[in-house]
Amino acid sequence: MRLYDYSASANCYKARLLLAQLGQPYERIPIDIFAGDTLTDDFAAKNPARSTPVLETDDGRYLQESGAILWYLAEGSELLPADPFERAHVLRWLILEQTDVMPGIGGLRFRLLTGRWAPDDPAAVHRRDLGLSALGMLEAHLRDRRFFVADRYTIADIALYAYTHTARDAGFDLDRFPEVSAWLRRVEQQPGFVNDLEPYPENARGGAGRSIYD
Ligand SMILES: N[C@@H](CCC(=O)N[C@@H](CS)C(=O)NCC(=O)O)C(=O)O
Repeated sequence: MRLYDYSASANCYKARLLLAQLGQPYERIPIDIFAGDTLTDDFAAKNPARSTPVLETDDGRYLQESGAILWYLAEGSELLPADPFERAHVLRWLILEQTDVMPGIGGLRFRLLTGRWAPDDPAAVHRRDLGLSALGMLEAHLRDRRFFVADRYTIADIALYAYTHTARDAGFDLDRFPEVSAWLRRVEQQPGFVNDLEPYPENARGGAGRSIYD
């Protein structure tokens, strides 16, 4: 199994965290987004959306999208419930992570840390509102729960952890979200937890490299 992976991407980190917790061996293929690695025809053949992560199975098939990769890898394990209703709730959080958490926290963080936006830019303000509303939803859900689904750690927690734990970098005050903060600590206490998310390198700065963002 191979993971086409950008070390500073929290979408990729989701897959790395799950693979570590499953104890699944894999080959990590580093993709330097800002050196133009996703702009090649070869990469587009693996993922027409030109995004990482991409999983390659041992028999040479490709799976794109972090949520789909989590789902495929976790199938049959404790980290993806068997009950149809609980599975549907896992899917619910995987979708909300992509529509609200990733753009509202991750996309904002990326553009602030790499100098693409200033905190007061209208686009940044809009994303901050989205991120705050997402954090509010997570906080409310966690008020009487330890984890997001089925009262146990699942891939819903992995997907949501990936960008939520970086929220301070995007200027969010996590002290305003005590349930979310306590849940972040619970995730970090799970067996096999790793955090190998790298900081953005110099070539990620706006205009410094070549990617779909420039
Ligand atoms: N919906 C996708 C989003 C993936 C995504 O945005 N990946 C970014 C890194 S976080 C990427 O690879 N961008 C490609 C590029 O800039 O060329 C997923 O969840 O896998």
